[in-house]
Amino acid sequence: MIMAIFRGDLKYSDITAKADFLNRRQLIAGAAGVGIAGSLGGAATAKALKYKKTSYSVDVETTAKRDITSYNNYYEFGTRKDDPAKNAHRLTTDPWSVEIGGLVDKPGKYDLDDLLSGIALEERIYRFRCVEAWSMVVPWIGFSLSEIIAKAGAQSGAKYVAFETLSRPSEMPGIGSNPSFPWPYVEGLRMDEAMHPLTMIATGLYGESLPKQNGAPLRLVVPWKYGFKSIKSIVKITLTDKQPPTTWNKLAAREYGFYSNVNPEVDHPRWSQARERVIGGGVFGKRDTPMFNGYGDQVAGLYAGMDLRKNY
Ligand SMILES: Nc1nc2c(c(=O)[nH]1)N[C@H]1C(S)=C(S)[C@@H](COP(=O)(O)O)O[C@H]1N2
Ligand SMILES: [Mo]
Repeated sequence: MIMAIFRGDLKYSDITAKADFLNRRQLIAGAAGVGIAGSLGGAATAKALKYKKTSYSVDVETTAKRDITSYNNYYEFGTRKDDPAKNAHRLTTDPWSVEIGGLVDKPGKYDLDDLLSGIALEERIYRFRCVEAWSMVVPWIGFSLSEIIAKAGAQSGAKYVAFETLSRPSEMPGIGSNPSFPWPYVEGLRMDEAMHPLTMIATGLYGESLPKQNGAPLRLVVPWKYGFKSIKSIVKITLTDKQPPTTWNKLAAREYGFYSNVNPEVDHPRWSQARERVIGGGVFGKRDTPMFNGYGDQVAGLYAGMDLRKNY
């Protein structure tokens, strides 16, 4: 699999553009830094959001906005880490609608504004751990996925939730340049994972609407799972009684399972998952990866009695 090769092939130069970590903390502290970060994050279209803080946040320093918005995985815009920030400005995110269907009482194509109406936005500072063994800490703005599932009305037979990303080759150059990739990008969760309050839909970060390279206008965030579960630019949500296919599992089933919970004890077949490179953390910025990415107290119960080696 070509994509599987990209994943193992990380050079140090991919980690932080031009050794920015040396002065990043000064940069974000000063007004000049905000300007620089803003211009990289697509500030021209960013809207300030109204939100409350929540108790779900971890109390750790957040990764610089510059890193969060310039070191991305979003293959619809290319496979290099800097491709999404270069190319995603092409994406039309307004108007946007999400088709919600399957085992729901109120299926239909929901206009984004209708879908979000009445839902209060919260800031949640979450750890984010990519399967490639790097991590960030992101101040997302959003809400629990369960709130929109409640709007559509889950039926009792629903056991899984399937998600689909927009596939629009005219605005997503990575689709044309990777025709063998199984577009559209799809993901899935078990129903109890989807309903867990930590599982969120993000519509923003750092107090502003979501930059396009991070999955505007709405993306999933599941903080105890590897980053690829956090599917971007969602256009379809389907409740189903069968475990849905997921993109990375289709590409390399042995390497990427359906669950993909962060687990330092189960190595990727081609690299260890025991430690992680902290993006922006510099040469010494490595840390041990905690079980469930540090969210074990809240989520371990979802997997009680399951063999986490088999259900990787
Ligand atoms: N549609 C889509 N969603 C996606 C991806 C992608 O390529 N396409 N990449 C995933 C991976 S591997 C990661 S680590 C995260 C990266 O999110 P970020 O760029 O906001 O850090 O998005 C995930 N969601
Ligand atoms: Mo990832």
